[in-house]
Amino acid sequence: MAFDIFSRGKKQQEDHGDRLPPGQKVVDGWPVLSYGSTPRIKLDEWRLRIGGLVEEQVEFTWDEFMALPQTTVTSDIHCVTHWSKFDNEWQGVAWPDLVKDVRVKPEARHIMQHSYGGYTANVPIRDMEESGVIFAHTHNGKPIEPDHGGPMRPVVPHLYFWKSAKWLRGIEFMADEKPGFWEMYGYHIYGDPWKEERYS
Ligand SMILES: Nc1nc2c(c(=O)[nH]1)N[C@H]1C(S)=C(S)[C@@H](COP(=O)(O)O)O[C@H]1N2
Ligand SMILES: [Mo]
Repeated sequence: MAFDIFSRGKKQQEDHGDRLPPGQKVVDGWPVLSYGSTPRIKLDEWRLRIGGLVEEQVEFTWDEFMALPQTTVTSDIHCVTHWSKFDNEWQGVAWPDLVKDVRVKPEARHIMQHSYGGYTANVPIRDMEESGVIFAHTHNGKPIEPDHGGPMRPVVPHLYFWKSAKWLRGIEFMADEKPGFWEMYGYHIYGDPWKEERYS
């Protein structure tokens, strides 16, 4: 009997079909992975600035950001430190709705995410255009906790989770692929979990 239970549990951990990328394990909780301390940003002081290779810089207040069309998506998290968290429901603003009125210069190919606290992460623009990408303020029906990036973090679910900057305060459009914080310390410049692009 005990053996039956054991083998069923083991099977549940291993049988994720094609849903779990190689080298990952599913967790139930939600680990906090932050370099440095959690910034506390008052909503009336919060700003999101979109600049770099744009005709004109755009800045959103919290109320302006929340007035954009709202989207809900469910996706899985894959962290480079080998944990995955399934079925995260995110609410927020989709990329096309966020950049609708931003006149991006034609030579722009990449973005750098800039966070309160100084963290950065680079992503190609074409990856921001994937349908699962969301600038999220809510996770599983609750405002995202400060430790997890609240009040707002983008989620780029098809890349390792370090590509989803917590406490986002700026998006910089760039022509070239430049390394962000972890990329400068040896993480992969792109970070596809399905190809195990962990380190370079
Ligand atoms: N601003 C900021 N964003 C960040 C990080 C960070 O240290 N600072 N860590 C990254 C890493 S390595 C991971 S795995 C996820 C962790 O998010 P979580 O703490 O909500 O699980 O956030 C990413 N975004
Ligand atoms: Mo990470």
